[in-house]
Amino acid sequence: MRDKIQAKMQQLIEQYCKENNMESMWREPVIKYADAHSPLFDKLREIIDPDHHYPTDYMPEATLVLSYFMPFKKEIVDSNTTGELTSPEWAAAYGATNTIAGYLNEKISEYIKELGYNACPPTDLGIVRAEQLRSRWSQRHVGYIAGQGTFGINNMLISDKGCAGRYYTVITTLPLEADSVVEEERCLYKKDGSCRLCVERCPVNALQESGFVSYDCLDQCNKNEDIYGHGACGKCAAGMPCSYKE
Ligand code: B12
Repeated sequence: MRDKIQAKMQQLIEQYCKENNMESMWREPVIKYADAHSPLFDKLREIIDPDHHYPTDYMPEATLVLSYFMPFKKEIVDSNTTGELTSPEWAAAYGATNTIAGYLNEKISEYIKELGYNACPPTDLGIVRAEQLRSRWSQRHVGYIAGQGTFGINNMLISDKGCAGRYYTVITTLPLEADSVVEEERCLYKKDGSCRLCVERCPVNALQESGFVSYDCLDQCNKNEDIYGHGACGKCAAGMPCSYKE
């Protein structure tokens, strides 16, 4: 069943690119599964938002959450390693990934239903309070529970294929075993202090010892939005040892 879902996702990406007459910007997605009843979902109410959703809020019979990471192709990651503004390629990939994720969520849910199980993508994913830039469904924290990876000091969740890319989820009743949380630290700074590149690379010094200055990061994303039409940056996720893995 895992192989079926993996193959279907890849086929959907290819189909989408063909239908839209575009080159794919992504490598093959990394798919992992979180136990919908993991006690770690309680923790998300403590560390993110007291109203953070449970998978069962979206689907009472949910057993799993399918988490998929869309890793950017190398040329997109490499395009964003220097300069203050985001690269046009990274900005375009940000916009295109938002669009393809809507399509993939819908199509993979349809496919899972054809297989005889239930599936639905989560809603309410945006920023919920002006005073805190947080969502009631944090894709990367759910990815963490699904065993996608560990968090870097850049806040990025570092998947098997690096951190340069985007995470999405689908709530489901697929009859699969959940994956375990990754135990081995993937951030070199957290592991042995040997890397701080992301901290040095941030154009607005948002990655501080005292915590992440999210509004400075937002200002920089907004600056890029004025220029490229997409509120992205990604300087802390490109050109690092954790950015891109084969
Ligand atoms: C709000 C938001 C923003 C805000 C604020 C981000 C922030 N860090 O606070 C702004 C607009 C500034 C922003 C900027 C960016 N964002 Co943004 N953003 C979101 C959004 C909508 C919600 C994030 C949220 O609620 N986070 C909750 C807060 C509390 O946690 P956090 O910031 O993730 O940081 C936590 C981790 O570092 C964690 N942590 C660290 N170590 C450990 C260890 C353990 C054991 C655990 C459990 C946790 C943990 O603890 C921190 C606090 O809880 C999500 C989409 C979604 N619905 O999930 C995308 C998302 C987080 N953004 C993403 C990206 C890529 C970016 C940018 C690179 C911009 C870009 N696309 O080019 C920058 C990077 C900012 C950064 N370094 O964090 C990706 C992250 C992908 C990844 N590889 O992790 C996401 C998941 C979107 C997606 N669908 O993929 N973003």
